[in-house]
Amino acid sequence: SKGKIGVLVMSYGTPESMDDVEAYYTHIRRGNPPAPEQLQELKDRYVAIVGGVFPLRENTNGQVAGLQDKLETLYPGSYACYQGLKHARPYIEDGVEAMARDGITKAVGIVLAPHYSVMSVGTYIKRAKEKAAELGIDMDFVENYHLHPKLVEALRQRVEDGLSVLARGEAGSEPVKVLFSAHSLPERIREMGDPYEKQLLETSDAVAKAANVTDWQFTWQSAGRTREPWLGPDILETLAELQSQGVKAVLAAPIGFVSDHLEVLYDLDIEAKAEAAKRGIHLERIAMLNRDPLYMETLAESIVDVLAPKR
Ligand code: FEC
Repeated sequence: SKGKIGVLVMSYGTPESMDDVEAYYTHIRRGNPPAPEQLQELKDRYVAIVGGVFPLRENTNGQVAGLQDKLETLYPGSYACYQGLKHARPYIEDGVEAMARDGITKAVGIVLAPHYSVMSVGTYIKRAKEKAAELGIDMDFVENYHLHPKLVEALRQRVEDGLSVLARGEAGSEPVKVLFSAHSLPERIREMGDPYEKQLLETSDAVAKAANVTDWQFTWQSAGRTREPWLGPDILETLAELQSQGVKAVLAAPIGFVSDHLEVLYDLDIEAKAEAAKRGIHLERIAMLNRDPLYMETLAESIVDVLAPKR
């Protein structure tokens, strides 16, 4: 890889096995082990999701390989991708070390999450930056790509597909409410002037316009179980509100995520779907991006753009 530009592809990370769930959960909780019943509850959620346990690992592997292929096609021999995970092996620091071992001296970091928050993407970047400085790698970062035209186009296609699935279903003649969503964060990001909410609304608005959707709103999901207040309303509360408005059909569009994983396959497909059914609402979800070529191009072009002024 000598002479190549390193690309550190960062993602959330997921356990490697059921035995690994405790260490993973402890890492997310910044070193505080979960109570036995919390641990059991998380394991139960992994068992309940469709598509086998820990789909995020395979999906992240696929996205890293897909990005490598795309960069290789566009710029043969120029880029080498490395994986760095926030809460599981290979950790972000492991990825930077692997680049250093291969003789990489110049690199770019990108996170598999389109929107910037100091509490999400910001913490990935901080860790990578520190390790890169320690190992003498000159590293730049893509901070967000939430309005990249190819990302918006990939999401538009999925919203239109989701609307046709609903139209063919039992609530086919009902007007559809599109619910864009993303992972909640503690409310204190507001005092920090964080761009997360604004960027999420910008993506929602751009996708809605592209898909000719006028009846939409944004809602949060998957808030953490901590004592401090998290951004709301949560999708479960939003569904209750929509029932009172007489809404019968909802398309969930989790635009803050790019992969099939627990927060989509459990929080939306199991929990939100059951809540909707209880309230007489038919809920469908848009397909996730995973290895979509338009998403791979979004990542590749964002990486090249960040290097452009220096070339
Ligand atoms: O499929 C999988 O194995 C992983 C699914 C998963 C994704 C994900 C994305 C984000 N999180 C973000 C922030 C937080 C904060 C806390 C927190 C807690 C959890 C727990 C699990 C979990 N998260 Fe996560 N998150 C995923 C999984 N997350 C499991 C622990 C149990 C629970 O609360 O449900 C709270 C930490 C604390 O206790 O202090 C904060 C953000 C994202 C989206 C951006 C990104 O991908 O980085 C932000 C996927």
